[in-house]
Order: sequence, then C-alpha cells, then structure tokens
Amino acid sequence: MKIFTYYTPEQVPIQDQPDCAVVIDVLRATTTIATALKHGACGIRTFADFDSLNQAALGYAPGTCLKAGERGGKEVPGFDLGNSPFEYTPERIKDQWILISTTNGTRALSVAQKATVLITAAIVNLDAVRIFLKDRDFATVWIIGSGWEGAYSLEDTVCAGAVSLELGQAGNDETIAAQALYQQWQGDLLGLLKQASHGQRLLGLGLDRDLAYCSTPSSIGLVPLRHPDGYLSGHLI
Ligand code: 3SL
Repeated sequence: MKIFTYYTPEQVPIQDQPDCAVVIDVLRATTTIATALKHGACGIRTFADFDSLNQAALGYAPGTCLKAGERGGKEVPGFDLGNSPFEYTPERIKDQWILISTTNGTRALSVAQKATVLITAAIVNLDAVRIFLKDRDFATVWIIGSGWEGAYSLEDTVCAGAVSLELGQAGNDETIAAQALYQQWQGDLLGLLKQASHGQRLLGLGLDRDLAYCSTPSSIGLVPLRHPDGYLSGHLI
C-alpha cells in the first residue's frame, strides 16, 4: 500500500485516481458524519453549496430528510441541524437522510469523487479506519485533509498521520511529516485541538465540549463509506 497525504483539497492531483481516498475533517464534518451514522441516519449526502442542497431536499418526502451544515462554524438559518456532533442524537436523526454542506469538509469530499473507494476518517473512528484499510490493502491510498479555506490544518494533518502510521509505504513527504506530527501529539490530542487555529475559532464560539468529543480516539466503530448511489453509509467494523 502506497500512501499519499494531501493537506488541503487544493493539493490533490485531480487528474489522477487512487484506489481509496480517505477524507478528513476532524473539526468537525467527518466527526459529525461518523456520529450521525452511528446514531442511525439512513445516509449522508454532501453538497458543496446550499443551492444544490436545497434543490436535492425537494426530492425527499416530507419528514424523511434533514438539512444540515454551517458556515464559519455557525448554523445556517432555516436549516434543521448545524455541524456539532451533539445535535445528531438518535432521537433527532434516526431513519432520516442527512443533507449537509460545510465550509471545508464537503469541498474535500468533492475532490475525492473519482476514487474507486471513498471513506471518511476522524479521530473518533481512527481504529475502524485503520482496520478497514489494513484489511483491504489498497495499492494506492490518498489521505486528504480539509484544511481551512485552502490553508493547512494541524488537526487534519495529525489525524492523517495517525491513519497512515504503520499502514504502508509513504508515497510523499507529507505522509512522513504527518506521521511525525502524530507521534509528537498522540498523548495530548485535546491539547492539540485547543492550539489549532480552527479549534481556537470553535472555542471562541463556546464549543469546548465539541473539541473534547472530536479528540477522543476510536469511540465509534464504523467507517463512513461511499455507497454506489453516492451517499455515505456506515460500514461497521
Ligand atoms: O469546515 C468544515 O467543513 C466544518 O467542519 C467547519 S466547523 O467545525 O463546523 O466550523
């Protein structure tokens, strides 16, 4: 297995195609997606913008889908859910389709669409993702961080290092650097999120408990996996 890490969606060589793409947005899209699937959502459809999301919502019978997302960490007026994993309780989302658009996470998903297999990862489902990748032994894996509006993100890079460590051969220097960063921070992932610029932004919004949740390793034993129909479904490990 040869692993290539891209810190932002902008770095991804979209003319190529890996056997598997792993999209990461620790704060908070891929953490929230894993949580929603664990709590019984039918599936997650991701959208780069609100217009296409609103259009798609018209195709669902009333009461069967929830519109979700954020911009700059804040809720979207008129939507059912924001992007905090704490909103995605079983009572709220069980047997519902979730249509979601976020600032960076859903953009990262859109550049990975050509991959043969597409999954998402976060700290909360780290072990499940490692097992999924190890079992399948793909020839090429791309790990894609969502970053923040085109810029590097510390927490996605550390998670990329955690996913790739001991998994295969590094295909680029970014993979080696991500692994070194994970080795430095693995004992204090909450401390890392608190120092990261987007962590600071969320702390400024009073979302301290989101950081604690997003930094807890492997509390969720499933992998969000793209279904042939395009939505993310929960693959239990
Ligand atoms: O950028 C994203 O996709 C979001 O996850 C950002 S936030 O944590 O919801 O603010």
